Amino acid sequence: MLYPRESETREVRSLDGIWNFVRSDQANPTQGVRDEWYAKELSKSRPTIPMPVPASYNDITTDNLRDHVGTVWYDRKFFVPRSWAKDQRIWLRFGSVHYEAYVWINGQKVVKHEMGHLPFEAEVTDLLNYGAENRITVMCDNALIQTTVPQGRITEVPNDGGMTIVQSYTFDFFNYAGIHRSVHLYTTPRTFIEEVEVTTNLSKDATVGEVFYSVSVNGSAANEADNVLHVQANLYDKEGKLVANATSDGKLGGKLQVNPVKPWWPYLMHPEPGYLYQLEIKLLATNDELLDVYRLKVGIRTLSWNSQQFLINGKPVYFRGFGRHEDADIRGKGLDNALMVRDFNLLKWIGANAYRTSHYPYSEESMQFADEHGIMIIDECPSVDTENYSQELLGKHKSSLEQLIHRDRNHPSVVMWSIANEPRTASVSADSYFELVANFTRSLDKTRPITAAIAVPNTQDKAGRSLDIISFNRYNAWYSNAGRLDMVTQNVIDEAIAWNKRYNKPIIMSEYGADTLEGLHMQPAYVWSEEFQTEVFSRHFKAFDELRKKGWFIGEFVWNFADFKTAQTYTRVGGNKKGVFTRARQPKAAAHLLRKRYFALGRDLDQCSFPDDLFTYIADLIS
Ligand code: BDP
Repeated sequence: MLYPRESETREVRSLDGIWNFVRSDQANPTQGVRDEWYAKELSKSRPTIPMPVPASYNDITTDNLRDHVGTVWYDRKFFVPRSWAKDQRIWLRFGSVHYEAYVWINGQKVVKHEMGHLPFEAEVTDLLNYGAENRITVMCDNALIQTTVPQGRITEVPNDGGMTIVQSYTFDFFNYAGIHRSVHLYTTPRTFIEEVEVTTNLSKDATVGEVFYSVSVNGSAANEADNVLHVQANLYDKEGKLVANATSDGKLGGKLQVNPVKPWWPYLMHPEPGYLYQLEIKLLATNDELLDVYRLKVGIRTLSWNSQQFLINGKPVYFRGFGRHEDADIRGKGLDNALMVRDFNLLKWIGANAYRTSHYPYSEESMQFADEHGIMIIDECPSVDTENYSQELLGKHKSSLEQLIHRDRNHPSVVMWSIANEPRTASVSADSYFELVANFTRSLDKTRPITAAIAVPNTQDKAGRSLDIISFNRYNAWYSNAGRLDMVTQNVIDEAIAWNKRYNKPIIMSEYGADTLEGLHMQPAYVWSEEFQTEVFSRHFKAFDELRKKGWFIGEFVWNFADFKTAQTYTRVGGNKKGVFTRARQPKAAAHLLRKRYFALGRDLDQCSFPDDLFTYIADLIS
């Protein structure tokens, strides 16, 4: 699914802003559908409150909306210009609604979509009033059950007022809900470019680049026998200079050759990381009439992997990064450009070259940003703590990957697919389940390796054989042997070796860390203090350096980039505090240590230079 972009043949209009909002009675979640609240303005059925879009609704009000379970409703009015009525098609697109969305335009049902964090769209050409006001209504249901992705449980339990509905889940982040990303209306011509798929290649000496593109078209002109649609593809460099072009005769695809090429490199692996070309796709009719134009950024790079290494442009990669969350005060999981840009500034400040989109797909805007900044992404689908395997769950899990791959396959920053986080892979049914999920993923994209972040003991795991790269999560000195800094290094080394021995595949430590309350200091180090987090990291670094010598250990990912909100439990003080940065995106003490390590690795492995302020002057006795 293409990101909505303006061009000489397309217009994009945002529907972001303040919408009207109603919560249903928890005990009566389908009442709004039965009573047809979508048939007129919401305010005619119920008192509404203002609600920002995009944002999670949970932390906006001062009452208990935070813990609401079930359906909520949004609506707003918007104007459609008269000019849009002429010879074009109009699409309504949501970047993400969590978890299940039902959408009506002017009282007519448009689309239903299940699964948060992924875009969906529908054509609304025939439902709009042109040169007039329109109304959009959205019902959103946040309930998670055993066959949703991710899974949860709904139970009815007694409370002081009688009975109440409780949502529980095992994953460790707050189940924020609502219209999380932008809502767009956009126009396309009657016959238009519906999909573009791009893959790239480099010559052995990395001087010549190839861009393979294939286009699919939607619209009546595509079906007319005497109309041979063709595509003209132009590739421009960063300065806007045309470096390659091709016209396909009848075939809607082809190859562009760039000589000399500037490959896409990760941050700190090259002086000019994240180099992007612009690919311009023009759809033409037989008589060369221009039907549609779509432009997207393209990074030219190769990926390869074997039982020891992961390589980009033929060079081995050592990942140094984070598990993250889309999470912030007030807005929850709502898209926020200020936060996104701040986060990338921090990633670059600390010298990270990668992150995993734990535990669901992140915004399309952040994927574009990662392309531009050369940050590699392990792209994770929303399956977390996967268990109670069923056919229905398998279908939705596969669908989440299909939607993710269609959304993200053209991003050079995406270097790996993660098919689950901490699935319960010790059970017998995990064996065939993950084989099916991994094979399905491979059938959609053979150009990227597949991983999953596993936490069961390696002796019990049944999923690793289906993966290309093994990632493992482990909390030495925290969940096991809490406080025992002397029980980290050897355990990490032993476990990584055991995973590699068992599967003969490259190994990543995808999570390690310790909860840390900003401002809590204790010497000697004590759990939850800043000193403790720093020490835990340092003990892991020692293990990683031992492991790096073995040749198959390819990356270290701290858990977590920043503090984040979770469900309420006695193990969480205001949320999960394993962040290297606070929730307000300020560094804890360990951030400075991690920065020194990531840049030291960058200099040693990729010959990057140190930032001037990496080491503070102490005395000329110490160098
Ligand atoms: C891991 C999970 C992650 C949690 C983390 C923790 O993958 O989502 O937040 O533990 O407990 O098991 O901090």
